[in-house]
Amino acid sequence: MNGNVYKDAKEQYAELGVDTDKAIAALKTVPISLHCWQTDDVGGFESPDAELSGGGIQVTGNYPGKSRNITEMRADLDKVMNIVPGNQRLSLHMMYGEFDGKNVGREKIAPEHFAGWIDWAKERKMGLDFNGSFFSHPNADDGFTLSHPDKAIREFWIEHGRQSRKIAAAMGKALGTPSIVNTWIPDGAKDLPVDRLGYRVRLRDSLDAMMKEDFPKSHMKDAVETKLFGIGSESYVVGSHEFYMGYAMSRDKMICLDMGHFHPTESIADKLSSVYLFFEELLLHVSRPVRWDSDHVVLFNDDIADLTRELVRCGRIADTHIGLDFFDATMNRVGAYAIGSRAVLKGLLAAFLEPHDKLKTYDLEGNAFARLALLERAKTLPLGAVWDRYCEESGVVKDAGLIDDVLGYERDVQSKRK
Ligand code: RNT
Ligand code: ZN
Repeated sequence: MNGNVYKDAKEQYAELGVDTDKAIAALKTVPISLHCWQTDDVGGFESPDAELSGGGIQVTGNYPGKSRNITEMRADLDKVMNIVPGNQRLSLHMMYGEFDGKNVGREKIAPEHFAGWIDWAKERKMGLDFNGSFFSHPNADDGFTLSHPDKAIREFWIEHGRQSRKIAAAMGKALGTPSIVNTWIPDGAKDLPVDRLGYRVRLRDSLDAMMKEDFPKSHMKDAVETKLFGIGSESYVVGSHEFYMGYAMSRDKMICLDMGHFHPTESIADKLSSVYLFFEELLLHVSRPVRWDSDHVVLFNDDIADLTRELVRCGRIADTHIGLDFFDATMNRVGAYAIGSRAVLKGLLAAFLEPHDKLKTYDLEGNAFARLALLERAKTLPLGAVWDRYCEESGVVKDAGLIDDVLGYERDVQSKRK
């Protein structure tokens, strides 16, 4: 890049008391956890005769080139890490173990099925996060898993959850960085349940049973993901926001806030300063809902800018686990990752570049006009020049080269998967 472009940007920010080099340095320390499931539309690699079923999650689109096995998935993830600056972790789902074509029951998936992933992550010096897969299975077809009225079905999923925590603990131990285990279940009802309480009592008790075993926090940490509604659970979600806030707080767990799991006009940015007061750590699922929990590719839009600003303003980035959660099968999937992860990083960079001290002074003085005027001014500062500089320093493609880069991979690799 023309050195003057960055120099000029640096000066413009300096006028407001912001050091762009420091902002870049701060950004470098924030890891993003890539969700493995955008590579294959949340399909997983269970054996062909495993009993798969459609319930719980929905992906639309059939763009060619999705990864069909773990080798292809790893190639795609390597490509993603090659075009996203900074450090990444990888968030795996239970259904992505190495099962060698065997039909391993969901309740029997064990650390050995992830030994290859642990080696893979070790080679790349990266951490792994984890998720039980409580969907796409006949035992989830009724729309209930851990809160199911049938004890046998609950027991099945409790066992699955226990195993997910064991696997995560093995990952964290081997890799020297705790694995965050996120528990999301689809449990809910399309129409009006009468015994709302009963399902929630069962969910509480199932979670207690599932999380009974203690692991060192240096190996694994639990998070529980709240939700308001879903397709097929429009009227009632057992694991609602209030349910999991109470559960997590009383059991010393994290909550997971997914950007698609609230009312469409509700912003999770505003929740952070409350949550951080009462929780030591937090897991985020960064997503983009379009009218519903549609998991569109994340963009650098107002929602992301608001969220990342709050993260930085609260000074709690180090306590926040930033995970991605979107899946779009209508476009190049590696490209989707690149756009989404780079959008989050851009948001963080913009937040680190905010003239925070000046804004806070206006805030405290009650100078609403000056506060707003400076916020407006900050919007047109040369963020792009600093972002380009960061990409350059990190040795990854700049936005200007992204399309050719991804389409090159599509031509050379993905288009051959027929
Ligand atoms: C679903 C939740 C959950 C899933 C992943 C695949 O509404 O957001 O996090 O997207 O576990
Ligand atoms: Zn989520």
